[in-house]
Amino acid sequence: MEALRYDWTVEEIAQIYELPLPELIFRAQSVHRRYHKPSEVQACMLLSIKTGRCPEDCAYCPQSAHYKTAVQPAPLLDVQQILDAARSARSAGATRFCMGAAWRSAPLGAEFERVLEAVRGVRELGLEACCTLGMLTDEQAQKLAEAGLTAYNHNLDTSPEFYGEIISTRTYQDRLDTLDRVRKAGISVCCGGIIGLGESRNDRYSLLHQLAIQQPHPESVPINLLVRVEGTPLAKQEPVDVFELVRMIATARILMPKSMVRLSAGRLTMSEEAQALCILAGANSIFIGEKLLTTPNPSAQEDIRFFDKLGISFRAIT
Ligand code: SAM
Ligand code: DTB
Ligand code: SF4
Repeated sequence: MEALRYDWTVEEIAQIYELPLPELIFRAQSVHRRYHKPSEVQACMLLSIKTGRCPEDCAYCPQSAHYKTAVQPAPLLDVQQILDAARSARSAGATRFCMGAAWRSAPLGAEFERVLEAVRGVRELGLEACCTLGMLTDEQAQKLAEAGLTAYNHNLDTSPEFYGEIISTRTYQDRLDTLDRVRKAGISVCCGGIIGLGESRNDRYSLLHQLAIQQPHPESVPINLLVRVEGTPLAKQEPVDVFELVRMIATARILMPKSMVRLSAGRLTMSEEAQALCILAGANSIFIGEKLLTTPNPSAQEDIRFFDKLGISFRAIT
């Protein structure tokens, strides 16, 4: 088996991304089959455990306090509420439960202890536990690791060059620093981005480059298609051609062969054919359930029917 590479150049990435589609898909499939089961995807379920009033100004996000959106703010949920949702995620076929909080940085004290208890509870249910709580200190990363957290989600979102157009309240380096802390604590890294923000193809290559030069590669790479939300600065953003998403996924698969590549936000506006192409391009995970964090997602029944048609099963709890 070829060794994983961490020295990809932006030029090489551009060449892969721009391959004729049949060639790109063939290469992505060949890599995919070496490391993953082509007839299986992992289902994950999200829960917003603290919603809205976020001090950051991410231009895509309905939870930012800077924009007036229909999101109903809600304080941190109780552990029991979180674990009830985790149990229904498990019954729906999810093997990973992702808890998202609209914080700039994870808090200290009682609220953080509550998150730790929720993480322990989710692990006891036999699920992988993922959190996305904003920036972390070394101590917080250590405590999350001790609670059994499987993965921490912290996206780079876009290229370093385009970042300032989307977020002004933190830097790319802040993101990289938290990712380092997560890795140092021994937690697996979930890190990806969004397309459709108005970025160029060069920005997409540059984001992929930032991900693919990390050593080790992020174990999990979510690729989100912007969900345009009324009230955010990107509400009227021109929708991106879905083949860009397919190319993005296929390139991520080729660059980071062992990682889980997750077809994340944005499925609701995609045809079944487009979603199937994303799977062919090497995506091996989706979010299930009617809601992502605050925006809608296909229903469990729709997804069951869809994956049944494709002959693809959800990975079982091992
Ligand atoms: N506040 C934490 C943070 O930013 O890391 C965690 C929650 S935040 C909502 C998690 C990720 O969701 C973001 O990094 C972004 O990639 C994605 N996201 C947020 N709003 C989105 C949207 N409208 N469309 C697609 N992805 C979105
Ligand atoms: C990720 O990359 N996508 C998920 C998860 N990580 C936390 C979040 C998508 C959020 C979409 C907008 C919303 O529902 O609020
Ligand atoms: Fe806050 Fe995260 Fe939304 Fe940015 S993406 S506004 S940090 S919740």
